[in-house]
Amino acid sequence: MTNTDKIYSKQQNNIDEFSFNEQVVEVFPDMIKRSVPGYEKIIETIGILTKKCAIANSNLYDLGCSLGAATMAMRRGLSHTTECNIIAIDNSQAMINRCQQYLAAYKSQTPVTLVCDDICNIKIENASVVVLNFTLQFLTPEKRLSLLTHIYNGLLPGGVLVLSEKFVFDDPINHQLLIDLHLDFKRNQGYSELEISQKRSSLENILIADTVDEHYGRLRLAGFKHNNLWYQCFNFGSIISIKAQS
Ligand code: GEK
Repeated sequence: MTNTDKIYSKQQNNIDEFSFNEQVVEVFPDMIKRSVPGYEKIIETIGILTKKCAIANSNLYDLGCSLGAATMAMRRGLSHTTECNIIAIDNSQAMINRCQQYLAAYKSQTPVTLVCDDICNIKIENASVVVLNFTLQFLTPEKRLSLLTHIYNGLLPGGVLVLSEKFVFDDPINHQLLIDLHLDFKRNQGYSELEISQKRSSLENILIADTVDEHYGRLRLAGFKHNNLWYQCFNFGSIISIKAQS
């Protein structure tokens, strides 16, 4: 049973910058499902992709793991092998504490190392699957290329990166339509106009979205030659990038 997100349901005089604190942890599974169209499809696909792409004796990384939804999908995808390690990282101690409890509730042969740190400080090595599921957008833009380059260098040939993000669009007409469709999605999920507008203010300076082309350009600069948007719903989507075999 998860708690319903009511964080922005009452009028607030000052809206604090959004933070992944204990209050957010309490409602996070509900919040992310009702805010990110396609979230469950993307999580399910991370499991399927893991089954296909994980390489024996390699590491799998969940960068910005929150409560471990992608980690658990990867663990399910790895059920055929016990030879991989998952490293799940988040810089919110509140998220890591709750994630630890969630992971402990399900039996698995795959070891998971949970780390509370900035994903920019983590050494990526011997990796076959790296997941950045709605996390890169929270990094200041100048840190994004160096993280992707670090991921590219730490991936084994044939290894994959799953990069899911909120997008903006160059064409103002398309941009507005896709934003409006997302707002309708949130209304249909039961969020009020007040909740939608207060949440938007709280995220204004901390979630900086790029266009799909900006992502492709940055991924190429990082070294990835095979990049494809495999899923999109309104202004949210997910790219798979593959490190070439040679
Ligand atoms: C999921 N991937 O459920 N270092 C480490 N963690 C960070 C950093 C950073 N620099 N910046 C933000 N985070 C998850 C959902 S949520 C997306 C990811 C969202 C963490 C932050 O603490 C939060 O837990 C997560 O990235 C982003 O598949 O809420 O929209």
